[in-house]
Amino acid sequence: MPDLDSIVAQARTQFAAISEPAQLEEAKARFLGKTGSVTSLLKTLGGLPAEERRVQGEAINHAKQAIEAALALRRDELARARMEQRLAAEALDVTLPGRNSQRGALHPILRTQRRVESIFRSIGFDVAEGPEIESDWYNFTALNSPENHPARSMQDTFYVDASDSAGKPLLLRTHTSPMQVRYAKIHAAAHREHPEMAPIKVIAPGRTYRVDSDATHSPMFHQVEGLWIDEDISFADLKGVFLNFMRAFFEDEHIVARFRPSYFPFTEPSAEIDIAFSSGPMKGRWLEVSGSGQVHPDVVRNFGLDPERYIGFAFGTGLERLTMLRYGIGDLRLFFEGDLRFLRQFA
Ligand code: 2NL
Repeated sequence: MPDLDSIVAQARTQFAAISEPAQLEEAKARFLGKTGSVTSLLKTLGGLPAEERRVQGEAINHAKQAIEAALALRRDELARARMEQRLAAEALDVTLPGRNSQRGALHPILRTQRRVESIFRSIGFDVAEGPEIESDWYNFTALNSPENHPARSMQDTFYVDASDSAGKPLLLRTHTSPMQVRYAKIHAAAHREHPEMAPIKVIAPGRTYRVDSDATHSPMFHQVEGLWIDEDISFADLKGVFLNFMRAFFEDEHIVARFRPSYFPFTEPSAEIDIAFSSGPMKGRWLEVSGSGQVHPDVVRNFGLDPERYIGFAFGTGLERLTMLRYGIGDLRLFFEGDLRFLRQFA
């Protein structure tokens, strides 16, 4: 009879040396498998006398239980070691302070634009946005600009290295009026089909470009233009709409406005609009904020409407100027430098 104690000791030593679960199962088979050493011993019992079989059987069973216990222990140890390894490898330091997500914000000029849009929507104006690269016709001709007007020169306008269908060079729009012309043509046509539709009541906000760069001029700037055309729209409507706009925009119910005669090729008569605040540091000072006028009959005709029947007003205002007045900003260049110390104040 081989030494059961030494078989058990052998099993313990082998199990302890193993660190892979699969190998542990192979080692188990060497002792307890079909041809394992303990199993072979059990098979020899049959040839023994009854009393000896009982004694030997009990001893072998004890050895078998000891090996099974050692096996279970090693399985547990390996499983725990594996778990500890994973926990260490995948550890999260839950005490680390969180990383704040950086929240973006609208540029102050775009905030102004959105504010203006919502004010005009509230009184029934549509909002039209469109191309910044324009044709000569939409930017100048349709708006009654004379062929030799200085604004059309290479010195005043950015031209693009491409031409329109008439062979004229494309350009960066110098105002948002061309978008209003586009809108007016479409809506005039719709109005002819459906006369119950209001002809044209729209604002056009967005980027505009001029060859101009100094402390008070940027080559790219923003404008909002307004246009209201129907059978009976007068300067009184212009005054009412514009005052409502200014009072809503600056949250000052007591703003006053004055109209000074002026000239634009696309309006006749034309006026500069000045406003004055009723309180605050700017109280009582006249500030020029907009150009305006009654839309020139030739321009109304270019919309596709009969100027004998349709009449209305237009105005154009700089969004930079409105923003500077609203927030008390002293230098136009702050808008275009991208300095976060400035921009964060509007977040
Ligand atoms: C200015 C002058 C103005 C307009 C813009 C306009 C647009 C159409 C037809 C007629 Cl589609 N007029 N826009 C009219 C008068 C003045 O802006 O100096 N703005 C800052």
